[in-house]
Amino acid sequence: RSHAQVTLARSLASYPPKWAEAAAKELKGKTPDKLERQTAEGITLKPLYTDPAKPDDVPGEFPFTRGPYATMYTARPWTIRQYAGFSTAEESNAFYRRNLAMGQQGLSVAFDLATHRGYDSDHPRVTGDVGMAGVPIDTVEDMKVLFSGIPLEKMSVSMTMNGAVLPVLAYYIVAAEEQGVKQEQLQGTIQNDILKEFMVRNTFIYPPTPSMRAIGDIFGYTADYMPKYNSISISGYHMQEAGADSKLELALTIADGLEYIKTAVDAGLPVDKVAPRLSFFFCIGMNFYMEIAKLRAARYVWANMVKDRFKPKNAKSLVLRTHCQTSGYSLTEQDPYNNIIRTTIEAMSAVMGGTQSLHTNSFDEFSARLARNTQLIIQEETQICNVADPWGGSYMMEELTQELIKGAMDIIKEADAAGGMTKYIESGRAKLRIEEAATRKQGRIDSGKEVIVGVNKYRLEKENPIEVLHVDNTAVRISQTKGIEAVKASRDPKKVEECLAKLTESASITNESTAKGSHPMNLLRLSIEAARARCTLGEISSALEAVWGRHHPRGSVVHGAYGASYDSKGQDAEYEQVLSEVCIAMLTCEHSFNSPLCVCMQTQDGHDRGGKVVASGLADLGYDVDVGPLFQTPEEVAQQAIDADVHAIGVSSLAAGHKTLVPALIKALKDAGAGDIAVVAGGVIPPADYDFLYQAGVKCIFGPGTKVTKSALDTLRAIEKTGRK
Ligand code: DCA
Repeated sequence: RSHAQVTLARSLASYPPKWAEAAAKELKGKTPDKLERQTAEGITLKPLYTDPAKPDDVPGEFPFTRGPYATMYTARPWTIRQYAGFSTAEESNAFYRRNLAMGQQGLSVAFDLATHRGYDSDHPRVTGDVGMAGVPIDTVEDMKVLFSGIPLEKMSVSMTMNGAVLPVLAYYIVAAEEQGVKQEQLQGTIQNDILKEFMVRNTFIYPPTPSMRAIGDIFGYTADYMPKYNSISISGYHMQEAGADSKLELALTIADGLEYIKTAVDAGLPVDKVAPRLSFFFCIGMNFYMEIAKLRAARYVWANMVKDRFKPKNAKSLVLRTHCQTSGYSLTEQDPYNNIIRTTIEAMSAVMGGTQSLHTNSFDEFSARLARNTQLIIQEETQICNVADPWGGSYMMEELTQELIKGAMDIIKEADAAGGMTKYIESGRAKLRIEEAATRKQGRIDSGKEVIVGVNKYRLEKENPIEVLHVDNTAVRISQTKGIEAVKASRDPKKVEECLAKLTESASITNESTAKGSHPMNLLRLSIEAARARCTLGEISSALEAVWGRHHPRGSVVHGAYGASYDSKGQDAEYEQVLSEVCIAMLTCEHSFNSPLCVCMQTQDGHDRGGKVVASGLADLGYDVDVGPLFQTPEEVAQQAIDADVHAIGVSSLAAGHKTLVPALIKALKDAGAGDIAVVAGGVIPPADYDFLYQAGVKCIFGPGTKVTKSALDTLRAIEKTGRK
C-alpha cells in the first residue's frame, strides 16, 4: 500500500470512519491526522473528540448539530466580516480597503435608511437620513465607486438589503460586470429576508405578498446564473435585538427559512436548486452557554425540518451555514470600554457555536481595530480553532441544546397552526411575542433583577465623554444629489422609460411564476436591465410601488409585561410611586391630563424596540399612549400629535438623524400653534449633542439605560411646566 493509503487507514482507525472520510474530502486528499497539534505540554490535541458509542455524532454529518463542515476551523476558520458603511461611497470604499489591508477577510455593506426604503437621496422624506447609518446608493455609479479597486471575482461581499433588494443587487451585478467580472464568479450574500422586516426591523417597502414574489424571482435568477452566491441571509439577529430570547429567535428564524423554501417550491423552483444557497444570520448576546446551544440546536432543527418537509436529494440542502454578529443591544453607553469585554465574550460564544462568518461590534475607528483583532486573536493565538465543536459531549451543553430544540419546535408548531410564517406575521402574533419578551426584559433590568455592569450596578460617578464620528449629512446629500443629476443628464431617457415600464408590467403579473432566471419578466433580470440603463434606485422602487403600493404598519403597545417584572418589595415602592403620580395627574382637572402621550419614530429607521418598550412601560405606568406610525416626516408627526391632542411627543432616534429631525419637529409644532406640546427624545443620542437639542427646545433626553420609571416621571414634570390644558 502507498504511504497515503497507510496514513488514511491509520486516520480511519483513530477517528470515526464516516468523519475521517468526509474530513479527507474537505482536506482535498490530506489525511485528518495532519490536523493534530502538539501543545507546549507535549499533549496531542485532536481535531475531533467523540463518544465511541455515537460514531455518527460528528461535525459535517446529518443533522449537523456539531457543525456544517467535518473539519470546521481546523482546516479553515470562519470569515472575519465586519459590517460597515457611512457617509459616501468614496469614504466607505477607503474604509473597506484599509480594513482589508489590516486582516479583515470579507466585506459587509451597511446602506443608509433612505436606500433601504427605496428613496433617492434627493427625496424630501429622507432629508435627515442620507449617509447617516450606512452608505447611500442612488445609482450603479455609486456602487461602482463603493467597490472601486476591490476585485469582486475574489472578494466575498455581503449586503444588508431587504426592502430595495432588487435595485441594490442589480447594481452590484452591473458594477461587477463593468469591472469585467461575470455573474457566475460573484460570491457573497444578500440579506433579502423580508419576513423578519415585518416582525422587527421594518425596512420594508411593499406589503408581504409582493415582497415574497420578489424573493422568489431573486432565488430563481441567482440559482440559474450565480451558483456561488447566497441568495438570502435568514436573520434572527434583529429579533434578538428587538427583544426575543434565544428560543424565540431560533424558532422564528427557522420558521422563516421554511417559508422561503416553500415560496421557492411553490414558484416552481426545485428545492435542491435553492436550499444549498440559503444562509442564516444569528445574534450572539451575553448568555454564553445558551448562545452556543442555540447555534447547535439551529443546525439540528433546520436539517430535520427541511428533510421532513421538502425531501431534498442533495445533502447540502440540509446544512445550516450562518453568519453571526455580536449583540448591539447588549452594549452600553455607560462605561463604554466594558463593551470591548462583552464583545469578546460574545465572539467566543459564536465561535464555539460554529459560526461561518462573524462581525464583532465596536464604537469608533480605534475599537474597530480591537474588534477585528478580537477575532484574529481567537483565530491565531488561542488554539480554539484546533478542535471542532469543543462543547460536543458536555452534559450541560447537550441538555441545553435539546431544551432549545424542543422549545423551538413548539413555537414552529404554533406558526404552522396559523398557516405558515407569512400568516403568523400578518396576524401580529409573532411581533407581539417579541415585544412582550422585550418589555419583560426591560422590566427585569429596571427592577435590578438582571445586572448590567456600569448601568444598573457599579455605575460610574462620572462618565468620560467619548468622541463620535460626525457625518455631515447636508454635505453628503448635496453630493449625492449632484451625482443623481449627472447620471440623469447622461442617460438615454427612452431606454429608462422602457425599463421602468417593464418593471411595472412585471409587478402586475399574478397568474404565472416569473421565478425562473430565464423568464423574460423575472424581476431581478429586469432590474439588471434598468441598472444598466442608469435608472435610479428611487425610480426602480417607484415603478414597482405603482402596482404593489407601500406597506404602512400601525404601532401598538404591550400591556402588563413591564409592570409584571416589579414584584420584589423594595422595587415595588418606586413603581407604585410613579404609577400613582401619573394616575393623579391623569385625574386632576388642573392639567386635564386625559389625552394621549404620542410616541413616534421620526426617521426611516425601523429599529423600534426602544420606542416600543418605553411606550409599553409608560402605558403600564398609567399613561395613555398613542404609538404613531413609523417613518413620518416632522410635519406629519406634528399634525398627528395635534389631531390626537397630545401633551407630549416622545421621539426615538437611533440613526443619528436627531440634529436635523427633532428641531424640524419643534418648528412644525410651533408653526401649527402647538408649541406647548412637550417634546422628549430618547434612543442613541451622543451626550455631546444634548445641549444642541435642549437649545432647540427638547424638554428631556433619555439616553440608553434610562429606567422607564424615570422617563415617566420626568416627562410628567415637563408636561406640567408647559401648562398645556
Ligand atoms: N472545509 C472545507 N471547505 C470549507 C470549510 C472547511 N472546514 N469551511 C468553509 N469551506 C468552504 C465552503 O464550502 C465554501 O465554499 P463554496 O462556496 O464553494 O461552498 C467556502 O469555503 C466559504 O465558506 P462559507 O462557510 O460559505 O463561508 P463564507 O463564504 O464566509 O460564508 C455565510 C458564510 C454565512 C454562508 C454567508 O452567507 C455570509 O458570509 N453571510 C454574511 C452575512 C452578513 O454579513 N450579514 C451582515 C449583517
